[in-house]
Amino acid sequence: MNDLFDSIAPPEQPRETIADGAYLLRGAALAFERDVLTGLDAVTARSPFRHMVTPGGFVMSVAMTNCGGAGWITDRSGHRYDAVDPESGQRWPPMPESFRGLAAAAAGAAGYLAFSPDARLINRYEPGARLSLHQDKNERDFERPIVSVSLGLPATFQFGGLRRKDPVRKYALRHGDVAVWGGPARLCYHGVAELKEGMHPALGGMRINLTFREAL
Ligand code: MD3
Ligand code: FE
Repeated sequence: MNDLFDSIAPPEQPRETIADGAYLLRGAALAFERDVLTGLDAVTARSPFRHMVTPGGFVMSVAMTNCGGAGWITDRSGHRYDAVDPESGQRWPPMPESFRGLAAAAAGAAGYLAFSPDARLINRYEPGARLSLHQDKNERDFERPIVSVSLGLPATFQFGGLRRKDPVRKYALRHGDVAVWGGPARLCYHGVAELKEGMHPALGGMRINLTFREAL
């Protein structure tokens, strides 16, 4: 665990502060790239990416899947966490071991101790896909952090304030970047701009984002 922690938060790679409670650890997932990609394949073999429908009836441009105990889903009746994948009728696939260490080390590096996520949503962006400005409010405790890992094509992340109309700052999120969002930043509006065409050596023409949450 010490080695893992050192590779996520080496003293020479200081964390970038985005807001009070929110930090960017550039390239922190690169050391785990191979294990994480292997884990991702195991998950999507059992619960493939799918385009879910919002309560308003729109098909999301971002395709999603989950692993572990609690999966985030949306459909015409609302969004919520559920232990069962509605497509397979089975529980979501187990979380790969490589995900667990990465998420805990990243949260620790940002100062959040004893992070034990039960929800891991996996988002897949293809060119043109976007996530409009929103707050994450389906979780129990809005102080606890969310850890996100960006893989594949770069994206423009939009980070606003506590009100929808607050000004938005933009950050490029690249392959291997890890971000931790907790404390006062946890309820800030955020989104992802339309993904641009491109080709990434490890993931091809897409971006994958893993989020780790303590949801229940
Ligand atoms: C800031 N995902 O799944 S991850 C989401 O890149 C989501 O797929 C984006 O927003 C993505 O809900 C952004 C970074 C992130 C996640 C949660 C946050 C940033 C956040 C919660 C509060 C503030
Ligand atoms: Fe979000």
